[in-house]
Amino acid sequence: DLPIQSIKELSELHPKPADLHFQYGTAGFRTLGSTLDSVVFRVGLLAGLRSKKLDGKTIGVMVTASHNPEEDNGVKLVDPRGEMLEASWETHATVIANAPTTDALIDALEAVVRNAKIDLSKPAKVVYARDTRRSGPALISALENGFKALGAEGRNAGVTTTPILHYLVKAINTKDTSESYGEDSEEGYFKKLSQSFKKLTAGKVKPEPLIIDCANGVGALAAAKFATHLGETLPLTLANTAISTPGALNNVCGADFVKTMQRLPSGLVDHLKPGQRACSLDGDADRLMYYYLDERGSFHMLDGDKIATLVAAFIVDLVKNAGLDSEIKVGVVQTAYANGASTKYLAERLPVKCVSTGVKHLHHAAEHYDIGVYFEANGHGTVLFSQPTQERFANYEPSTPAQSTALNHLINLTQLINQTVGDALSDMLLVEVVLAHKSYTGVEWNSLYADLPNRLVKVVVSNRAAFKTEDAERRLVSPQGLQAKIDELVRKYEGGRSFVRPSGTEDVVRVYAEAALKAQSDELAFRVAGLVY
Ligand code: 16G
Ligand code: ZN
Repeated sequence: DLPIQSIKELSELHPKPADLHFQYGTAGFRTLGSTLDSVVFRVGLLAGLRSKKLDGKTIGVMVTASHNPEEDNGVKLVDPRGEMLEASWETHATVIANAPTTDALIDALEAVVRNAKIDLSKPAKVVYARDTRRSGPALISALENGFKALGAEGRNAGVTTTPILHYLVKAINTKDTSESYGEDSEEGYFKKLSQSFKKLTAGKVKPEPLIIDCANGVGALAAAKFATHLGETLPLTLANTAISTPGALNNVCGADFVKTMQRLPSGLVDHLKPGQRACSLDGDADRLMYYYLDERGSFHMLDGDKIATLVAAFIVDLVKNAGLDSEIKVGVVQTAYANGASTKYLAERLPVKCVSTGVKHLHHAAEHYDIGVYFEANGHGTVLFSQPTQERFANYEPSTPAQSTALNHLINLTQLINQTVGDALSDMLLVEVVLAHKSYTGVEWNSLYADLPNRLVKVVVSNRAAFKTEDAERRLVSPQGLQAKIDELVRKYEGGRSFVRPSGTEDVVRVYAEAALKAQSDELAFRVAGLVY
């Protein structure tokens, strides 16, 4: 049975605010940090139940609100293989978070135990971490009370990035197995990635220093550790590392700022030399944006689509050079936000699939390829190597030295890339590997294709639930008749493309438009927004 007495006692310390409704969305629970106490306590309970359900495997809990403003916070669960929580449990999470009283909470927990057929005699293990937000420590205490109430065993991974927490979950659950993901410590993560980076860049020209905008968040800590591990192999200059300055997190800096504003983050303005590579992390270091200034000081952004094309083309070449192209298929997954020019470039070279926004959709679609590359335009993404593919690499016998070299690079890539989730720092090392192999600067990378001009606007509507989409969010099925009007408008613009979807994280509807000319893409976006409003 559930330890009802201890749940009751501790739940009384974390009452649910009566007037608030919480929703486990694409990024877990995310809202003002000061309102999350009861939610995080209950997530502690739920994480314990999830672990019991999965036979005592270790579940991850991350307390972060990523690129959101500093006052926000959030919490999400990580499944044993380091992946996002299974969708059916998102519903359990929402129900449990909204139970109005302690008694209602107990009823809701008992319902989950019954519905999910949980054997309560199993052990419960959880590993957890938080970002640098000031609301973090109190929320971690609430989380620990949740573990205590259920008798779950918790391992505190401290202040670290979201992707490191995902790494730890997978490393813990694969420890001492043939699929071991690495040492189950932060140190193990840094060693694994740095060593494979060094192997992949051995003999290459030493790169110019790379500037990292750490968004004044937890990425600053991880980037500093990489700087130590990598030393001369990759000189790193860290900017925006003020993790304890109130109000600094994600403020006029970070990957989301750069992507939305399409300009340099503060802290870099006077430091970036023409042509020098720089990149931005977001507040929990799972998104990455690259950019550079040209000789005239103009800003050029290399976003998730640019990263996907660079990386996918590199991997396709390696597979071919290894002599494995007849048996190992590489594919790419994007969302409707991918720039049309990137989709065109990719589709000429390999299979490309479009799915709905949100990491879980991309991740699952990428699992269907032998090697699946997925990136959202916003800079979140990774590469997945299927288990059979990794086994094939291990037992394949190359017939030439060139094949052998390509095979070794592929094997080292499987170690360099954090395959559990998008990881800004792992992705950054991946980009640096490709640039080193190709002898590319940002300019050459950027010239692989030219982005189509585009515009994203948000529209506040009275009821965003009225907007329903199909075809990977590229078309509206309701409100009735609206899609036909959008189609009619789009036809008037050369190279025009536009779609409307309800946001999963904000109470708005987003409108995206693309066209051959900048003024046209702006005009199309605003005219479509006019239809929505
Ligand atoms: C969340 C998603 C991200 C997506 C974004 C879209 C995860 C972990 N994160 O941040 O992938 O791009 O939402 O936001 O899935 P929107 O629905 O407000 O446009
Ligand atoms: Zn993030």
